Formats: sequence, C-alpha cells, structure tokens
Amino acid sequence: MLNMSRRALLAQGSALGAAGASLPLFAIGSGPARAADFTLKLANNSPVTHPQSVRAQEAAERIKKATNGAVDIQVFPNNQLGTDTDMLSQLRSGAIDFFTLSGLILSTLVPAASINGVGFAFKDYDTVWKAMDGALGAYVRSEIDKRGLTAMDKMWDNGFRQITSSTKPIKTPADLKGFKIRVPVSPLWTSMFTALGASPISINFAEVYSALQTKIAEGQENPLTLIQIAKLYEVQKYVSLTSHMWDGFWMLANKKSFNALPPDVQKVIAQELNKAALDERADIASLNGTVAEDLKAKGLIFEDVDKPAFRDALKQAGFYAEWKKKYGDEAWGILESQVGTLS
Ligand code: X2X
Repeated sequence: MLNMSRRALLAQGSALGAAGASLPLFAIGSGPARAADFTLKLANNSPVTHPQSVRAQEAAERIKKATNGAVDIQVFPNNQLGTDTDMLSQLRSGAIDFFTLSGLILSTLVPAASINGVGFAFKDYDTVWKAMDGALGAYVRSEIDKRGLTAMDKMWDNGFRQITSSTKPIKTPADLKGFKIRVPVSPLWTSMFTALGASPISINFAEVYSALQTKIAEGQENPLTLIQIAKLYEVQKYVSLTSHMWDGFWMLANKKSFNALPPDVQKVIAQELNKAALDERADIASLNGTVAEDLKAKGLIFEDVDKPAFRDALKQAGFYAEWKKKYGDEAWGILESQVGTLS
C-alpha cells in the first residue's frame, strides 16, 4: 500500500510542476538517505531460499538504493501472506502491490494465462523464452492488463514439471489410472490429469507438503528444483521425468497502485524486477545441472518415461481439441506459431 495518499502525491507533483516542469518527483540515486515515501509489499509462495525469493529481495534492495530510499519494497516469501488464492485476492484489492504467480493459477482470473501450460507444448527452454519474451508473452500480458493487473515484461522460471509419487512409480500413462495427484488450483491442471485418467485434487502450494505427508495425495508434480528446495523428497519416493509442461511465474502488480507511482519510479521498479527475472532464470538453469544427482542422493528413485506415450494419451482423450476451443483460434494460433502444430 502507498504511504502517501493519492492526493498528497498529486499535490507534490503539481508543486514540483510549478517549481520546474522537467524535474522528476524523485532525484533518483542522489542526495542523503531518508524515510521511504512508498512502502510496497511483494509476496510469493516460494521458499525463502528459492532463487525467486532471493532475486526478488535483491531487486528490492537495488530499487531502494536507486530511489535513494524513497521506495521500500518489503518481500514476503513462502506464503507468509496466505495461499496463492488468498494472495491473488489481496493483489486485486491492493493489499499487496506485487505478487509472483504461475500463469496457470492466474488463469482462474485471466483464462488465457494458462496457455503456456498446455501439455508437452514446449520442447526446450530456447522455445520457452522465445515465446514468452515474444508474441505469446505479449498476448498473455495484454489479457492480464484487461483484468486490472500489470505484468512485468520478463517471466520468472518455475520449470518443466515432473511427477512424483509416494506409493508406486509412474512409468506409463496407465499407471496414472486413479492416481491421487495433487495439482495447483487451475482448470488446465485438473483437465490434463483427468484426461490422463488420474484423480487430481486441487491444493494450494502452502498445503502440499502436509497433504503428501498425510497421504491426502499420493503424488504431485513440480520442477525438480522446487521438489528439492521445498524438501518434497522427504515425503515422496519416486520421480518420473515426464516434463509434461513448462510453468513460469508472472511478476504481477496491482495496476492502480502501480500507475499511481511516479513514472520514473515505475521505470526503476520494472527495470530491476525484469533484471531479477533474468538472474532467476540463470539460477534455475544452473541448478538444473545438479539437481537430479542431489535428489538421487536424497533417496528419490528416478524413472525415465516415454513422453510421447503421455502426449498421445492426452490427444486420444481430446485434450488438445478441447483447449484449442477454450483459448480460441487467435491464442492457439500464436501458441502454435511458437511451438509447432499441437493438434
Ligand atoms: O503450486 C505449485 O506447485 C507451484 C509452486 O509450482 C506453483 O506455484 C505453480
């Protein structure tokens, strides 16, 4: 929330305007330190040690320095402010100013935002970043904007998702039959695992560890880095390398609070959050090189699976036809222009 009322802000703006039209509201990066004029909240669902939380904290520090202390972004990682569902409401009401959320979960508000999660759409990271930094990302951001939120240009990496289980190894699509799998709260996730014959249960990330521990769910799916950082290996035994979708986080702002900030402040914040996103992508890329060995050492048993068999099962179930219809020809066309023909 802004410390300053909108009226005070406008008054300051017009006073400055009277003094000298070209002066920015803040002499960015110069002058003595002072109390923050804007105290803002940034929240996420990621553990404190996840690169997403670490890089967000660094961005907050750079922003504070660059605005000479005028902008103080307080970072609340690890669901400190509630579950993803709670935090999305708080972002919309303005109680939170910035929130990183998976596009798939955001789709409960912005249906198009789950499109990057279509099963087996992306073959590798080059294709992901070309699409999300290009035409597909631009399309989704314009849809987000229509719903009162602002998405920063650069998406943050979550990763390619893999299925874990505590009860049995998942080797073929048939092994998913009746499998009680936790999925995040998102129609695309439920639809995809239903199409694969599983019994998906929607649970926010804040409750995943305990749901697995108490066996409310037998399994879940997440990128290896998150499985490691959130210690899900403690309550899971097998991991199947399905890479069934790529998932990333949008850095979202409440559009009204963001637009109420002076333009030069908006610019610094966007620049530093986008830089942090690129740093976070590089962190995940580097962790991806070592995480499988680390998880094996922790006792997880790895299964290499025939990915096309899972993709065929989705196709047979009518998954691609259904979602093409839901997203519409324009969105589907942009997706296919980036990843090739899907259906
Ligand atoms: O909820 C999940 O599984 C997580 C952490 O990957 C997301 O934020 C989508």
